[in-house]
Amino acid sequence: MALLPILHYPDPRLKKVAKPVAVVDERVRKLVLDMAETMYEAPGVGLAATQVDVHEQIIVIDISETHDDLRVFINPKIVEASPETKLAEEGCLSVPGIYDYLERPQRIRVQALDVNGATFECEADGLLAVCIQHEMDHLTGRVFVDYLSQLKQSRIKSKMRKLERESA
Ligand code: K1U
Ligand code: ZN
Repeated sequence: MALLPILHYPDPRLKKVAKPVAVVDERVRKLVLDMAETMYEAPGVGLAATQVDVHEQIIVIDISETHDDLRVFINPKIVEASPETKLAEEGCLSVPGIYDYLERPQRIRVQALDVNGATFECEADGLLAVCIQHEMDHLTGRVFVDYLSQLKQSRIKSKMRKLERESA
C-alpha cells in the first residue's frame, strides 16, 4: 500500500470532473487500498479519488472510531434524496483547518459498484449521508467551500495560500 499526496484547495485539479470506472480490476482495487491508507493516516472519515489527483469515480469512507468499517463506492449515484434537509458541520482534507455548516438532504439512497464490480444499494443518514454527498461533490469538481459566501471563499483561499507558502 502507499500514501498518496492530497491536493489542497484552491488547486485547479480539484475542479476536474471524474469519469466513471469502466472495469473494476486489480488497478482499481490497489487504488482503493492506497486511498484507504491515505484517509486513515490523514486522519479523515472519507476521501474521493479527485483529492489524490485521480479523476475516476471512486470514494472511500469509514466513519467508525475503530477504523474497521471501510465502505467503497465506485461510480456512485444518488437514486433517492429526502425532502428533509439537515445543517451539519463539514471539514475537508483538501481544506485543512476549515470547518463550516452546510445544508444537505438528511437521508439518501445510493447505488454504486463494490470492489468486485457488483452493484449494491444502501441507505444513509447522519454523518454517513453527509460524507457520501461531500465526497460525491468532489467527483464533480466541487469542494464544500464553493457553497459558502464569496467573502468566506476569498478568506479561505488567502489562508490556504499562506499555509502553502509557509510549508514550501
Ligand atoms: O473529503 C474529505 O476531505 C474528507 C472529510 C469528510 C467529511 C467529514 C465531515 C463532514 C463531511 C465530510 C474529512 O474526513 S474531514 C476530517 C474529519 O472530519 C475527521 C477527522 C478525524 C476524525 C474524525 C473526523
Ligand atoms: Zn473533502
